[in-house]
Amino acid sequence: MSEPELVVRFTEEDAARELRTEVRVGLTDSPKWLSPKWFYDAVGSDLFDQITVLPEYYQTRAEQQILQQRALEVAEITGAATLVELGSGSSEKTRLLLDALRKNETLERFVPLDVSGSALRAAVESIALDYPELHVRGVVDDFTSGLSALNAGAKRLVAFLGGTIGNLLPAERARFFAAVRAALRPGEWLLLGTDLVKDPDRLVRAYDDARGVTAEFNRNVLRVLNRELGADFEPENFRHVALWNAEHEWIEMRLRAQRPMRVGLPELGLTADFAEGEEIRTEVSAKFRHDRVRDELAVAGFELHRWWLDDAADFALSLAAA
Ligand code: AVJ
Repeated sequence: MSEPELVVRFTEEDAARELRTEVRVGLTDSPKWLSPKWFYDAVGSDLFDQITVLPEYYQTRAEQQILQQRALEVAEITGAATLVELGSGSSEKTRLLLDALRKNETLERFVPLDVSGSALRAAVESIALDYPELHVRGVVDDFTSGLSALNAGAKRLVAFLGGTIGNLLPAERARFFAAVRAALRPGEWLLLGTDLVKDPDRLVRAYDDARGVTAEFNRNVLRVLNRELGADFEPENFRHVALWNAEHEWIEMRLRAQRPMRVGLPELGLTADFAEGEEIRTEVSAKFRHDRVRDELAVAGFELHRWWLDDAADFALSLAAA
């Protein structure tokens, strides 16, 4: 077995600096906002894992089903030698792709990229153990800014799964697709997971589950700010809100102040005042239709080659050619 490598392009200090900058902007804006990437400390990552097995949250199972049915086709069509996975997290679904590419005998290299160094280290080690012939090179980076990891390897397939693309606002999404395309050569591929527009009640339930796991996941971002910035948010005084924005076709998560509050963020020299009922937008999770995916990819210079759905047609996996 060749030893797995781990390259750190985004350090804890980088993350801390970015958090401070963003919180300063987001909490002095009107309406207030925070970006969803701060959900994922150890507690938040664990809560997200719990979300993925909730009865209301169909996305993870749906994407898994598509990958089970289609991974071999992905391998045959792409003949990829390098699998790059953006936002790989624990890399569970990745194994379906790795197995298929290995069966196809084209796979040489796996490059998972994630902002969480700890999650990535664990994933890289377990993949390296199970795929001893594979060159594994983990890259700790923020996929929205750093795509330098893509420089490694030939015949690349870039996988961006889980519907995480939905967390980007339309302009960010356009920049992201363009940056991925610019990093690829003709004949290379993008595999993209997107959640689909559906009955708003089902969507809202997927983000406001009966057991309140998503509510805790949402409030956890306030605990992250308390710990990282010495803030004194009282998470229990914020109500979890999930709503369908029909105009933009996205789910929004918000945290609503249950009473007027003044929150101190001493490390930023900032106080944030909340009126009763005032909200912080903490996440946008866009839902897609076929034509929008095709068109946005086309604008970036990708051609949609395959569009696969799960049996319930809840989620789509797109294979696009650079
Ligand atoms: C990990 C971004 C795909 O948007 O559905 C789950 C995160 N937020 N429940 C999503 C999430 C609330 C999730 N993604």
